[in-house]
Amino acid sequence: MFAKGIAVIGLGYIGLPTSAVLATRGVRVKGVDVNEHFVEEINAGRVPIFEPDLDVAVAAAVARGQFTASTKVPEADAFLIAVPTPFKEDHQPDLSYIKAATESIAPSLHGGEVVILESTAPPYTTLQISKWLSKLRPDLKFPHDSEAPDVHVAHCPERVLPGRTMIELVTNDRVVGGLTPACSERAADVYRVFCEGEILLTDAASAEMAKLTENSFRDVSIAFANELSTICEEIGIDVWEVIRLANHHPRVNILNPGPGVGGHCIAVDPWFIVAAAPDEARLIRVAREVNDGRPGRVVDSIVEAAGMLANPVIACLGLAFKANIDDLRESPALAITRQVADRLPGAIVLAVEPHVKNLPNSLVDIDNCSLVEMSDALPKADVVVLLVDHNQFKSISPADLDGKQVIDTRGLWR
Ligand code: SAJ
Repeated sequence: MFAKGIAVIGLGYIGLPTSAVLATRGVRVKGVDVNEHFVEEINAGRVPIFEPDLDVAVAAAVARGQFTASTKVPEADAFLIAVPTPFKEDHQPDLSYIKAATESIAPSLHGGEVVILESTAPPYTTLQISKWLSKLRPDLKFPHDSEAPDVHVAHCPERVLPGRTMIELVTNDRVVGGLTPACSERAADVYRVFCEGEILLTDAASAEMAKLTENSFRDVSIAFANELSTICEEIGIDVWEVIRLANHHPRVNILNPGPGVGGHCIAVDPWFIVAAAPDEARLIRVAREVNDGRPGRVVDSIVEAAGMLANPVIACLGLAFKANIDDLRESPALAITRQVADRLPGAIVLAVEPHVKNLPNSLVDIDNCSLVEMSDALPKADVVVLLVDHNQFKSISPADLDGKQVIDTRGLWR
């Protein structure tokens, strides 16, 4: 099986770990990315992103010749598409990366291959891939219009938690939804190589909707915690104490309020459900709006805390979208830091992010913002804002914060 190897299109937070895990299990993996720098780094055995244990796995796979990267799509027995699915200005899904990946695969098909979409996508995107391919390759039969297709097509959404990717890739159950049962079976063979969890076979649209449902469920749950936080703040009650008490009920498990929901998944995927059924998806839309409203509230409270000070020094602790990772995509912490610097031009904003070496692009053009070490920021700060609960910030003691205005958006120091 997989004599020609498996091609993984998109070597980011999902494609790269998946490539490494497959290669570690003895499969020849051919990674493809449009980013030449990524390709060069990977071929040198280096990892351009941070994810625990990924560097060792990639370096070993490259050194053994099991994993190579290229900007060109090679021939392979299976093609995994792991590219971004952002949304456009109006929250409509942007399928351009998936379409481009599909088009790049088409010339390498001969018949006998399986094409698997791993990217999160709106319902019926997998069907669309089959249709796109059939337009590009009228010489081959595809599952949307043939009982015996030459090329199988399926969806197997990734479900790993950033920060635990290398573990969850192996241990999580996988949903595999083919355009036909045979497509599901062919795709499942890829995951049987490394997946120790259950492999659940279904149809493509159910798999697509299941993935969107998982992230929407989490978004709605976080929105509940965030709304509760706003209510408690308004009426002068400590939300953390309320949640601690309520969670002692055997059937209550409230999540943590925070400065907003970031990352490329939970802040994006629910909009695909809203786009698919705008009139029906009411709760899901409001949850998105509640979570998107959080950064603005935090900015207001920082501006208020900076109050009368002429040139306040504000330390913003954390820029990543959540704890103990370097990922800045859709990060509320990053947005808050930027907005504070914009709204308080007389302030000095000291950003502290132990996982990045340089000030992120979205902050470089701001004169009053710099990236500093925690030990530099704390003594100078008038206002300390905890935006991300990185492990490094747990060691900050009450003495370090003495005499300062403290805004702890994660409840880390309570
Ligand atoms: N957050 C809170 N309060 C919480 C939990 C999270 O404010 O109680 C915030 C985080 O700080 C972060 C955002 O939500 O900004 C999302 O973080 P997350 O840890 O909930 O999820 P992601 O985006 O890192 O990963 C999610 C996971 N989905 C689910 O747990 C249902 C993961 O399994 C998916 O594979 C991933 O999305 C994805 O790629 O879709």
